[in-house]
Amino acid sequence: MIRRFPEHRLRPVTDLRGVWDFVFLGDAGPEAVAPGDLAFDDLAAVPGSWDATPRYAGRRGLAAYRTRVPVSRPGRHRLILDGLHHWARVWANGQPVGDHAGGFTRVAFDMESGDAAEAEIVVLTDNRIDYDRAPTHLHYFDWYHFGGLTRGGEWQALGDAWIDSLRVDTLDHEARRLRVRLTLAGDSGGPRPLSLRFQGQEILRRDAEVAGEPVEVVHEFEASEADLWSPANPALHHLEARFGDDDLNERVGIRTVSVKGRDISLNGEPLRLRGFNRHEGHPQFGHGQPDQLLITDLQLLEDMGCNFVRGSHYPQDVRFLDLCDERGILVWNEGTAWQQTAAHLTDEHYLTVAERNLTEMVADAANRPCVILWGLLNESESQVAASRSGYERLIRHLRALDATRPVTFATNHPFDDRCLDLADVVSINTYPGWYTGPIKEIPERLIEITDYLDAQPGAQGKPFILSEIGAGGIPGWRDWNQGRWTETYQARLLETVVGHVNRPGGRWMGLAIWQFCDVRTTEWTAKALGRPRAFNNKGVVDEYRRPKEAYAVVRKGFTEG
Ligand code: ADA
Repeated sequence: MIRRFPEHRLRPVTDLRGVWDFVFLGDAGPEAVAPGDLAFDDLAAVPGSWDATPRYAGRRGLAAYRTRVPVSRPGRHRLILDGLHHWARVWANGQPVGDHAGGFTRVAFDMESGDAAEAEIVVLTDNRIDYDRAPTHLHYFDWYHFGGLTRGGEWQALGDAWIDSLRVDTLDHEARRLRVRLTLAGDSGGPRPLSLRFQGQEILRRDAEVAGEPVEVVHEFEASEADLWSPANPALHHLEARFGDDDLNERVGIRTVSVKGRDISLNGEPLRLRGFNRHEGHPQFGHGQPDQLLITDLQLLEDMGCNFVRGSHYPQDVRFLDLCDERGILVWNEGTAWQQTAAHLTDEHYLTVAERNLTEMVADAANRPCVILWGLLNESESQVAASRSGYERLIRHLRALDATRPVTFATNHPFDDRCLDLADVVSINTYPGWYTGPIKEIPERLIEITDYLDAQPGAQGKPFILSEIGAGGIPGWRDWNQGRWTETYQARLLETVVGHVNRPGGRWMGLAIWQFCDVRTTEWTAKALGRPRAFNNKGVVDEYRRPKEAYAVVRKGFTEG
């Protein structure tokens, strides 16, 4: 299963995680590849990043994966591939079934299976940086673009009619009023029984039919006895939908998120968000994350007293979100982007792919109670007039996909941003004490920002999140000067930041420290030369999750502050 729990108990599902056949094709163009001609001469782990293994470390180019899947009943099938980096072409039994641009999301390819007892799946992935093919992955981004099929996949038998999607929203937390939206698809050839059960109790039974065009069924109900979901009590309830011989199961956390004045509230209670930016990268696994790594990360976040993660700078793995649902960690989930320019934000090609990435992110994460904020366009050119239409379009798109969560974007232009009025929450990335000025000026710099924003019509009175702030600390590096790059300097800087944000009456309702763990970064020279070890070293733990001095300092600030 890709998710933490079985989404399907009736629908036949094959988990595609495991070892696949593999061949590295290097510089070839995808048009030259015919799946039947490929000589698979190696093996690769799914999930995983082939270019994080020693044999292919740092290589860029085309790489093909192959596996065989059982066909238990002929007919419509769905192949779900999660985390295709960062361009992909897929074939089933030698027939093309689709291309996809962009990593970090789940992608569904629907197809007819054929009559044989097995189908052969070939997935071509391309980790080259190529704006024309994958415009959401560019050479200058401050993380390393690993390749591969990084989060796993599933093979599902759909039959002739199936539940295509299920969306559940809390309309009113006090009344425990929920709305379920189901999309039925396929051709049921007449009415079939449709039912919904909440915690085993039937809440809907009727007949439904579908004939080609998808059909939406909306049902509202009150789960008056059910506990609310919150970080202190992350209560999850089981919702089961059945249509004919198909089913879809979801976990439901009953909670609302609202913005009231300077606060983001959960179930009407103002939140104080304390946590980190978290990348999904590891020197040995690339963008692939073994379960134990996810557990380790959560243990450390919990140990430091965090209640918040900003998923920087792309949609987080659904398994991580599932764990956050269970542990009560609040998440800002964001669309893939890093310092996009006005040229990107006025380019139809970029905007189309960015919209699709947001659509996939919301489809994956909308039912997760842990996700309380949608983010997009990290540090893009929101200070440039020409960018505004791109911000408007993508934010409109996000709101149309989900109107139940506030929208934000992290800006590094606190004094000249032109788009803050478009956001529900104002989020600022700033690096006083690191890129500019000494540590002692940090409080003054942060107050300058909040005072300025509170005088701007587009920002004043809104919740403010300090969405990035931090310092580089080379693991193990200490000296008597305690200068930049020492663990000690980083610890002192973060102590000052946390102390400032925690002070009573402080204006920042949220803090996401940059960053949780060190991550490998771009090989682009202009950036890489400011990144010793080719890592972004601002983690409070290193890439193997070993603590730096700052770890204990943040822990003290978050647990005692
Ligand atoms: C930016 C950016 C981060 C990281 C950080 C840094 O704020 O959003 O991804 O690059 O700077 O380390 O400088």
